[in-house]
Amino acid sequence: MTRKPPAEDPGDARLRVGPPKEYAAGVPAVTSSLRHAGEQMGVRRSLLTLLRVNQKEGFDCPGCAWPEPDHRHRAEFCENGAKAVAEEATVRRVTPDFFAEHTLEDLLPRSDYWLGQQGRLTHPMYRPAGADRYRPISWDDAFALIARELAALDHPDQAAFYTSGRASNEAAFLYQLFVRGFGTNNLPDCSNMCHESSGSALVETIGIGKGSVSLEDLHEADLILVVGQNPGTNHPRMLSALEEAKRRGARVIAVNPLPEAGLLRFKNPQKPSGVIGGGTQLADRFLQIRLGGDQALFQAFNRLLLEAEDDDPGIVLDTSFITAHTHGFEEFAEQARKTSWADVLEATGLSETEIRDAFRDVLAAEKTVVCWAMGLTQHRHSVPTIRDVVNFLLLRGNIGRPGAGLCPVRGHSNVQGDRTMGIYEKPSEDFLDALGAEFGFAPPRHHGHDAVETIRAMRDGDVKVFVGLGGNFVAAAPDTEVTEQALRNCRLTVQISTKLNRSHVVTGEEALILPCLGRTEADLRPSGPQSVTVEDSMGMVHLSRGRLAPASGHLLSEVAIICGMARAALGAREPRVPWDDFAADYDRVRDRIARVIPGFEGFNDRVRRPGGFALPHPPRDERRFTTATGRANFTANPVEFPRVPEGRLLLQTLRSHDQYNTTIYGLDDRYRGIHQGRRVLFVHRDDLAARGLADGDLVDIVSEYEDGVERRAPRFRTVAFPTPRGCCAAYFPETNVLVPLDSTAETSNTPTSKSIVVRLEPCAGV
Ligand SMILES: Nc1nc2c(c(=O)[nH]1)N[C@H]1C(S)=C(S)[C@@H](COP(=O)(O)OP(=O)(O)OC[C@H]3O[C@@H](n4cnc5c(=O)[nH]c(N)nc54)[C@H](O)[C@@H]3O)O[C@H]1N2
Ligand SMILES: Nc1nc2c(c(=O)[nH]1)N[C@H]1C(S)=C(S)[C@@H](COP(=O)(O)OP(=O)(O)OC[C@H]3O[C@@H](n4cnc5c(=O)[nH]c(N)nc54)[C@H](O)[C@@H]3O)O[C@H]1N2
Ligand SMILES: [Mo]
Repeated sequence: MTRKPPAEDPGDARLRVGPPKEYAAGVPAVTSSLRHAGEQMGVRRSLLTLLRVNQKEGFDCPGCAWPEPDHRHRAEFCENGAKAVAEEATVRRVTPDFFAEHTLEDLLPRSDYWLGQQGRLTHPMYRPAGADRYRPISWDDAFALIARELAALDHPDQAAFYTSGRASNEAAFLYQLFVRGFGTNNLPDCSNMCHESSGSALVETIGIGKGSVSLEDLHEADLILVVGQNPGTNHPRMLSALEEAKRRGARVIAVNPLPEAGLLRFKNPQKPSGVIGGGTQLADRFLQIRLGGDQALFQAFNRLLLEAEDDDPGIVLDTSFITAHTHGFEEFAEQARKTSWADVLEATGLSETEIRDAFRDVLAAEKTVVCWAMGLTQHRHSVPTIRDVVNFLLLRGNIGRPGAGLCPVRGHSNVQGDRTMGIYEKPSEDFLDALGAEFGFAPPRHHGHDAVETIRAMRDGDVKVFVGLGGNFVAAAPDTEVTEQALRNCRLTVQISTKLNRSHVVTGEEALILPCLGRTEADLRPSGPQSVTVEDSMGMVHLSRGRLAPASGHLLSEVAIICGMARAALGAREPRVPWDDFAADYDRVRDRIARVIPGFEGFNDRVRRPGGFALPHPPRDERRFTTATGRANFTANPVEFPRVPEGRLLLQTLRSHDQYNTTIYGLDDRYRGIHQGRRVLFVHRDDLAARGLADGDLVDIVSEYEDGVERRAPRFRTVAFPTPRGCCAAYFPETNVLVPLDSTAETSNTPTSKSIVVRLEPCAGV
């Protein structure tokens, strides 16, 4: 299976490669964000919009899920938040004229960048079966069409309802209510491809799938490990928190195969010293680990902690915490003591001295936080890896006290909230009981499909209708060729979207585009202007209200679209839900959320308090663990790490500085020295040499998997880069064609986007 590079990819010819940067943010970040905003929005609109990002009266940044500090700066946004806002508030438009001019065949070879640059969708559009292009459709006809196709299915499980993590709490709650009212739990979401491994490991071990720290905890920590995360690009406001922690004396250890600029040095553009001076050195220590070596590293730390306790009984471990609050210590300790240094050194590629030196920081810290993101969650052994992170923190009671804890750093701005609202293919019995009681119906009990299972079901003809609430499923999902064919097998695909993307171009027999309002826009409903709510990465819930005039007079809010679909599809059937009332006034939705979901009591009142409110988190708040044992669970996990056959490399697929997942803002990756192109492969110079290659050569990347299928991504320019030997990196979504559908993490079923075995083939004739 091969995927051609897009015909008009403007990057290919102009690609320039320079040295990687040694610091993040600073003046270039300010100029980059203003230039980008100005291009998309014009100067006046840019200033009006950017000053409202993350303010108490403003809208929640549609960028990442990093929380807002209590004392907000006048400009509480970062370079990449500004780009996310500009992308949505752009003045460019994709109108019915655009669709009249462009056939689907014409749009198919375009790059994700080109598609996104066309602007905001303005009208509901319909592609009838067999037609070569979309044409306008009324909202009522669109809803009636969806209702008809859903009614024609043999079983509700033949439809799947995807959610990306930008949907508000209100939209998410109504969406899952509609879907369960219709009769299925087929609610795959972007989390399945993202932090699902974190959720799986944390629910088992601490009883709740969310991180246990607040922003204040981060500020107060003595030691912060930033593992498998690139905050300089993906969570730039986290750099301010690290800077604050450092100011108070914390040490920071970065664990990453790549020397990411944001981890090394940070120039805070919101402080004079950041604009003029040398900035803050963030990481005191950089452990340049091999891909997938983290479990072995934490096992080594755990063994060293146990040995240190043997030497100094009663000093190292928090035995009273272990006795009072945990389960399974003995079994875990027996296994941890057997950790083999040979395995650890092979898995991590680090020296024993490096690990023992880092361990001195671990031992010296009374309060430790571990932060992580996709570098830990997208491997085959991600769940056991995160379990060993939990073991590490439990040993010294680093959960449920100030300055310490678990910090999975979420991606999409409301991905955590969507799960809280019930977007989950494996809902708990308690949740279904409460939902059924509130709305007087019997929700389906059997579990539904996650993202990977949905693709298989569409491929095999078992799912025939696909609805996407936001996101870009075709481009975000693994195994592009398989996923595209799966979508094409559907009777109907429906995308609720703000911007044009690949999922509008690769469709089922019939297809609908339902254009919606974004976060930045005023949402006027019959009862007045509406706000929605979101939950950040640290469990804080707050209001978000857009002010800009909508991109088109034909847009509906996500809530209104869901209510329209639900009313048409469910009609007079149970559950009897007042969809029109909900669409008219979102307070009515919040009243119901308050009655169904624990922690939301008095929702409408509490969320109107400045700054919102914190959701309960039993381990953090009271060291209570609602696991099967009623305690925090130590676990004994055999060590695992990727073993790469001779002559092959391990590929991680990651984000450039100028993209938001499948949305490509621009063609630069400034911190890594890449300009005007995306088809690059970062490889160690010696790995290139060993293959008779040199920096700048063009190669095909070929993925080898046990299913025997060869997946090929052609024509990547090699870039000699300081990554560990045997490991390489390239951007997604271009490399998603290489990720085998069946290669997923144990337990969480997340695609292994950070460990794909590949070989390089020089391109012929160049
Ligand atoms: N501007 C911007 N912001 C974003 C996003 C975006 O695309 N653009 N996406 C959002 C979303 S949905 C998410 S989930 C987050 C993603 O945030 P990140 O997880 O930071 O995103 P990635 O680019 O996937 O980076 C993974 C990092 O982990 C490292 N890594 C890879 N494999 C390993 C490993 O095996 N071990 C270790 N220790 N490190 C490893 C990589 O070198 C890289 O630094 O960001 C969110 N914020
Ligand atoms: N190979 C590889 N694949 C990956 C990853 C990886 O690291 N490597 N990362 C994975 C991760 S962490 C994630 S989270 C997924 C992301 O997967 P998705 O969430 O599905 O993808 P996005 O690119 O974030 O979706 C962008 C689209 O969302 C729509 N949109 C934007 N804002 C709004 C809004 O307010 N409302 C609505 N209705 N639509 C909106 C726009 O039309 C835009 O084109 O990708 C995953 N895929
Ligand atoms: Mo994500």
